[in-house]
Amino acid sequence: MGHYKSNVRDLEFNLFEVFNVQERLGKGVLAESDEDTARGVLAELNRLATGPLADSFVDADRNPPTYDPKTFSATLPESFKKAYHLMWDGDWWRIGLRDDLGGLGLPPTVQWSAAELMLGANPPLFMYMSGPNMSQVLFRNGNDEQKHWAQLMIDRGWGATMVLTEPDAGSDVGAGRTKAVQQEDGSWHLDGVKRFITSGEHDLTENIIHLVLARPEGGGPGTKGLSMFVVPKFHFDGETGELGERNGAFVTNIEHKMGIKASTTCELSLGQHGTPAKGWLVGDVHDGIAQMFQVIEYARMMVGTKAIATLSTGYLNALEYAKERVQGADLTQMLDKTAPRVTITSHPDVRRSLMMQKAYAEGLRAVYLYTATFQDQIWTGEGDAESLKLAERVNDLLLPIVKGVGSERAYEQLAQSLQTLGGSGFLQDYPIEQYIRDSKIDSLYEGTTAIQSMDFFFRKIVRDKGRALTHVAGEITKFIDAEGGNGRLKEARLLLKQALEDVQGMLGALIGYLTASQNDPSSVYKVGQHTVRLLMSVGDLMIGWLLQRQAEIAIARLDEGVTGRDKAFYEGKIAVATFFARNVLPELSAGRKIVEAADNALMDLDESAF
Ligand code: ST9
Ligand code: FAD
Repeated sequence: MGHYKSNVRDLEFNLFEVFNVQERLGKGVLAESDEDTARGVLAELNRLATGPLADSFVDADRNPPTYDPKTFSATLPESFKKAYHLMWDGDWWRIGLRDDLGGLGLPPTVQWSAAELMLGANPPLFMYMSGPNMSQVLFRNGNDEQKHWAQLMIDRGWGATMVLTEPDAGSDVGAGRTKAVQQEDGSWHLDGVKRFITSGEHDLTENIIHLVLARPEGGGPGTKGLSMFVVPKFHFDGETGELGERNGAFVTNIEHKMGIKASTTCELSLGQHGTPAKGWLVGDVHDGIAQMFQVIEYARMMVGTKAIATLSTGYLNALEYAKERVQGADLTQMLDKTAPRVTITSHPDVRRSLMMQKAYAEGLRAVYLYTATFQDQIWTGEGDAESLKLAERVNDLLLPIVKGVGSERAYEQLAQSLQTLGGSGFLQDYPIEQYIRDSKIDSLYEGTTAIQSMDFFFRKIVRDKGRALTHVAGEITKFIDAEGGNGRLKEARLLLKQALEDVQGMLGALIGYLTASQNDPSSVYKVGQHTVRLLMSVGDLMIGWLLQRQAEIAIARLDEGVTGRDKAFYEGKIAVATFFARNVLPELSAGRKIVEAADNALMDLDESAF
């Protein structure tokens, strides 16, 4: 058996019992798919993910890509290339594509469920396979010629990258110094050094298309002065895609990293080695940051889903181990030295930890799939303009939760998964130490957690005038006020109600500090100290709510008299919702008190006192 333990049962529960995705299938742009198609895709991908896709996960970590500075090239391990070609030849790169570009006609909820399986089994492989997806951004924003290039990217299976970061421009993308100078033939010469570029160099595809942010000569400061350029590794015939000369975009170093070692992280030198780095302005318009955010929004969802996928397999590996590991006596017999030894699942502390892992793994899965239901609506275009606009707003609001909360909780809970295995968890005989190394990056790239939290508060709540948040809070309130669940969720609902009030209290305090900053600018520091707390608290609120929605459905199924594995599955849903409500939601009251009592002592302190 490979390392990856999937949870297709829970994916299908979310899709077809909680969010009723099947009601959207068979119509409009989804006319070609139905519930069976969706289940079939997940079943086949599950077979691949738990089998050949997972096979190179360990090998590519222990034998990572090598770099040759003489040829500026990187070579990936054979085991990894084999898995990549298997997925490519199986047409799995089509899953996220629009129909007219050769997609499979499935909605984002199913696409992200499929992505979870691939990201859980082998995250770097999924990322290398993103060329066709990236081409959609070129297709959407490019001029007619560039739209054809987008098609060539798909037809010829080229790789792609997103190129923003520079040594002095990480979170602050607008500090980028790479410049672009227009040429007489309409192309541009790029000049600068980018760093940390994922998939910047490899030997999986014949060409790589870099989407690069650079500042045209004379361009203004900050992100708004950046434009997006298509910069190929090899020039190509614009009609046929046949490769020509090497362009002057050379990878000059590959980083040695803590995790996701199979994924190359590259220094990309543009125009620094005697050959100009030629690029073409996307869509002939200077609108780089907005265009790049189309890529970033997708990538943030992807990174959150990756983290959550890893947590899920970490938890299931820990659970399997705990069910077999015999150690110690039952606590009720701890004074009896002759008492029988039990499996560690008998120990209350192990149970507590496993249930917390389950809560975050399954709760966060529900959060990303709930988010994807709004993407479904955008994908199908159902509803009037107002409801579509709302779907966009809610999706925007939830992305920092999927990415920021997903990555932080996954890393935190994966440490608990490792702990469940005791000293064995520290060994490379088990996958969890690699999961921890591979998932740490998720809270860093695509915007660190601090950046996610500021995006969440300042842009997605304040600038949105709270419209998206009001919609989600309204949904939670409707659930709290409803009677479903046979009375069994009564206490959990009360705890949820309190959690909602606590989050509203935190938000009220933060908005108060922001308003006060109009007269006292330093008041905004009080906001800055607590945006991460707010983000994580809203994450817990959403998890608590969605777990209870799931429990309500589970109670109904149990009342219908399900048996066997289904019975255990649904009982688990009720248990985890109740556990989370009792053990996590009350912590939000303390969080609220902390936010309401915020001061600026931290900011007044001299740096030397740290
Ligand atoms: C990276 C890659 O880390 C890691 C993994 C790579 C994986 C491989 C690739 C896989 C991807 C495949 C792609 C397929 C694509 C498929 C597509 C499918 C169709 N939402 O607030 P302002 C815009 S890469 C939307 O003033 P500052 C907006 O236009 C590196 N737009 O910002 C706005 O104008 P306006 C990742 C947003 O103070 C403008 O920006 N690096 C949003 O100038 C200016 O906004 C990072 O993520 C948003 N949430 O700059 C950097 N926010 O206001 C993190 C802003 O008029 N840093 N815009 O609308 C930040 O995000 C900063 O907050 C900042 C600040 C740079 C935006
Ligand atoms: P910094 O921005 O220097 O941040 C350092 C610390 O300060 C962080 O804790 C951060 O939260 C905090 N901080 C910074 N600014 C603020 C602020 N205003 N308020 C509060 N806190 C703040 N980039 C690409 O363009 N393309 C890629 O494909 C890509 N892939 C990557 C792959 C890997 C493996 C890695 C490590 C990075 C990758 N990146 C890529 C870059 C990545 O997006 C950046 O590393 C990330 O945005 C953070 O920038 P930084 O590393 O410069 O950290």
